[in-house]
Amino acid sequence: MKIPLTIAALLLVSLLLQPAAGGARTLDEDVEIVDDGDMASWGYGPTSLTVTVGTTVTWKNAGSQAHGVTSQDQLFDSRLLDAGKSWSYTFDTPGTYRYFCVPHPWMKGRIVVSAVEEPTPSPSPSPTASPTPRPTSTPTPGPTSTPSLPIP
Ligand SMILES: [Cu+2]
Repeated sequence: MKIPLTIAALLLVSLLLQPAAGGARTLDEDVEIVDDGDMASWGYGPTSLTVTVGTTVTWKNAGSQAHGVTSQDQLFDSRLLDAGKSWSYTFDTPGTYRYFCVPHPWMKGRIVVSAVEEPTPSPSPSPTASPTPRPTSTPTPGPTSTPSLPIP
């Protein structure tokens, strides 16, 4: 069966558009605290965030009320953040961290901290050999031949 060229081209393009595995990671993530509309829909966006160890998560209160970020295990507590205020916390230990908003306890979120895979050792730079200077050879003058004049 012959695949039409256009389909083959589309397949190729979709393959090329695949996200590269193990791409660059950022060490900073943001979570927005929102309180639009119905109180029941207030919460954190994203509700669940997966980060790697060492990531600093910044919560920004994008709502109009004062909200907080309080660990259910009392590991961290932002206290009340007024509208527009931000608070950051760096996660140094793998695990799942659940948190909520003290004045609105139905507002819940979760940070999942995963361990960083062993970094691949970067190749140590090979010692650069200093170039040995070439011996400068003084050009040996070629034998100067005295032109032999024809003897009359
Ligand atoms: Cu709240």
